[in-house]
Amino acid sequence: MTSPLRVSAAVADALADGRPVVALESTIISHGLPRPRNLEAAREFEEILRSRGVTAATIAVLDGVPRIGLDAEGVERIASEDMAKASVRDLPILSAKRISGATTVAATAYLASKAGVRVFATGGLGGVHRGAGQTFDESADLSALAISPVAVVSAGVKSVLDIGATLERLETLSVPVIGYRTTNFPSFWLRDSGHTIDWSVDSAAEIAEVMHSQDALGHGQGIVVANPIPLDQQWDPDEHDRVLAQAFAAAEAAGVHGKAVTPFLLGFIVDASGGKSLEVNLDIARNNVRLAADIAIAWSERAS
Ligand code: PSU
Ligand code: MN
Repeated sequence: MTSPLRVSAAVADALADGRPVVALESTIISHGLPRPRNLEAAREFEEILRSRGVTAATIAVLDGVPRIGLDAEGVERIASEDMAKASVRDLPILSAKRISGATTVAATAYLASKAGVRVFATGGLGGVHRGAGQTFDESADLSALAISPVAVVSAGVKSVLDIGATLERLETLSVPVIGYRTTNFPSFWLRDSGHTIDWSVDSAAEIAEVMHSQDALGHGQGIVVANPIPLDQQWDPDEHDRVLAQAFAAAEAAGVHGKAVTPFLLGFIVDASGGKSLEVNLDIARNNVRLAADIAIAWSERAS
C-alpha cells in the first residue's frame, strides 16, 4: 500500500539530506487566530524558519490528503477556508470523504512523526479542561504525544485549562516535560503557572540529546518542551485574570462544549482584551518557532 501522506518536495529533500525541518500546525491558523492576521502569521512562522536555514513543514489535510509541507496556495487555504478542526481520529474520515481539515497539535504531531519530522512548534498545547472530572474533556493532544516521537515546543498550556491535571496526565502517559531554562511550567500568556516541573535544560543541543536517548531506549513518546515567553512580553497578570474570568462566564452562558470550547474561549479572550492577548499570542508562537528551529538544527547535527 502506498503512503496516504503527501510530503512536499522541499520537506522530502531536507529529510533525505538530514537537514533541519520543523512542523507547524494549522488549527492555530484556522481556528486559533482571527483573519486576516492568521495568514500573515502562517507566512511569518515559515519565514522565521527559512531565515534560519530550516525547512517549514506546515501540516494540514487538503481535500482528504494529509499534507506535510504546504505551498503558498495551501497556506492561503488553511487561513481562508472554513475547515474542520481535525484531531487524530478525524484523519481517516477526512480522507474517505476527501475533505479538508486544519490539524490540531495531536494530528500534527502524529502526521509529523509518520513523515519523520521530529521537531514541532506551536503556541499552546491542549490539555485537561477544567471540570474534566465531570465532562471527561481532555485534549487528544496528550494521548497523541504518547504515541508520536516529536519534540513539541509550546509555552505550556493556557490557564483556561486545568494545568495541574494536564501535568499529571502527561506523567501517566510517560511523556517527558522539560522546561527550557526554567522549572516553572508556563501558562502560555504568563511565564509561571505556579506549577513546577522536575527537569529543565539550558540549550537546544541538550534537548536533541534527550531525543537521542529516548530513541536509544526504544521509547515512542514525544517530548513537551515548555518555553516561557520573555518577561517583558508577557500579558499583564491582572488583566489576564480578569479577562479569563469573563471568558469562562461567557462560555458557560453560551453552553459551549466539546471541541468548540477552545476556539470559543480564545476568540472571546482576543475580543475582551482589545487584541492584547493576540499580540502576546503571536510573540509566544514566534518565540517557540525560533527555539524549535534551534532544536531541529541541533538534532540534524546530532544525527549526522
Ligand atoms: N491552545 C492554544 N491555541 C490553539 C489551540 C490550543 O493556545 O489554537 C488549538 C491547538 O490546535 C490544540 C487544540 O491542539 O486547540 C486543542 O483543542 P482540543 O482542546 O479540542 O483538543
Ligand atoms: Mn476536547
